[in-house]
Amino acid sequence: MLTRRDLMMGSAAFAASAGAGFLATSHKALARDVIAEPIAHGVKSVAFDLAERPTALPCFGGKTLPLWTFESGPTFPIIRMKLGERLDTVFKNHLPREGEVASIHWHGLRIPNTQDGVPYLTQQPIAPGGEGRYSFVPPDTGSFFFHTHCNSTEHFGRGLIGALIIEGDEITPSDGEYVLLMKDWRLGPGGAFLPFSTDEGAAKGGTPGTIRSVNGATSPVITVPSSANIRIRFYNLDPMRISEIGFEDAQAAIIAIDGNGLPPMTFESWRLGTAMRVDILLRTAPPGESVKLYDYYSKEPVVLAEFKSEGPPKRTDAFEPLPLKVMPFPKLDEANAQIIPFEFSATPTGQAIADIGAGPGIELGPLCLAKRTFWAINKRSWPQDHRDLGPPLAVLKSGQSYIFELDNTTPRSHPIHIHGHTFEVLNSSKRKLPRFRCDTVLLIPNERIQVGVVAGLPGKWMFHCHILEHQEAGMMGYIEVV
Ligand SMILES: [Cu+2]
Repeated sequence: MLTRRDLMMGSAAFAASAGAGFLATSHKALARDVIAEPIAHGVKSVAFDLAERPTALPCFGGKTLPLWTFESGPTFPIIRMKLGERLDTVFKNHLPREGEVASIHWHGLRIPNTQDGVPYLTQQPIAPGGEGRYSFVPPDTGSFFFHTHCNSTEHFGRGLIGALIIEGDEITPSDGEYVLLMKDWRLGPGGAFLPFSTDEGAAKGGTPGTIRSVNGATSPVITVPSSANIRIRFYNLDPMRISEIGFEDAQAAIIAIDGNGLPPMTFESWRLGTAMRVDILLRTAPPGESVKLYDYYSKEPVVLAEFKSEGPPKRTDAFEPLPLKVMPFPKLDEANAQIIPFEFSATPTGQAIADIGAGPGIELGPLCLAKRTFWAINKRSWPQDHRDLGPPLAVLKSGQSYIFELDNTTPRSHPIHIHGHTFEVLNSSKRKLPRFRCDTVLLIPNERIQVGVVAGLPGKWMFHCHILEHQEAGMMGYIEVV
């Protein structure tokens, strides 16, 4: 019998026939949608202190690196909250460089624009020595995260990321839950950081890391209960990597994408660009055995993590994943939606740099602006001057339905992210995709995808590629909701 791995090792023909990165079939819906309701009303207070902390993660092989993190303690903080609770955050900026401003963006959350954390667009950034605050009630359950929104290539590269999990979507609890944060590190032979950006990377698919990790370790072995249904919240938090994850021979289902529950789909593989998440329900192996999670997108499949079963078997029943509760999103009025085209392209500079090869990379100053641009949306690159950000890419009316036609005219993939909203993926010019909600949608080379958007809260919402060097080198703009 062919295993998943044989198939994935197979050939491009397989990828083409399977729809290049989508391999999942829907289970029959087992129940009608159950709407998630608030389950708590308290306040969760979080204090962050953004600073440099020399850290020896297991994947560094004995080296200590000057990471930048949100707090002392865990390298990647994980905030857990219940639907209905308020998050109050105060943060101090102690980043060790003059002019290294910071603000915190809450990725995937449909919160008021003033809390969105984008320097110069929604707030003044916080200078070193300063203090910032956020306060909001996350409106949706799901697997979200947070990060700074200026000089992000370096900030991600140094580890400044964390997860935000809003609970309250399970109809029946799983037998265990595991958060997996995938991220590479760019280390030179001496064990110091390499430049986080290069011209060649910025003008192509991004500058790759040299060491892979999940939760700071290389192929970690995670102990799990035997023959159990565990929930895995998988995050791609690399600055540039595209991954296609899958298990070798295991029963598993996708139960949420970017935090949004959907009818469980048999999980064979799923492609994630940076910033994308997927929630998986896995039936673990019998006692003493293990299941490996692979990234099949690389030339050779890479083991991301191993789930090793211990203890007596939890379940003997058939694997029938239940759907998660869903949020009451406003319904897309597809018939009357206005279609808005967006073209994602390279600038002439991008083409030229790609032709000549490596260079010093993009640099950002305290104004969060690149010195030159390689990428554009609708032929416009993110402005060079923060005092004049230019007009929005589109103006939407709150509550109205739109169809964004996202057209990738480049030979690169682009994970396209919108702030404060979710997309409803409708169709692709190149792949058969299920209908699902997400806040970041992956455009493969020369693909056109239509997504539905119901305009949400008023304000100026960033709209950009989440390959961070693409974002910082021009593939960024904003949408205004009035
Ligand atoms: Cu991109």
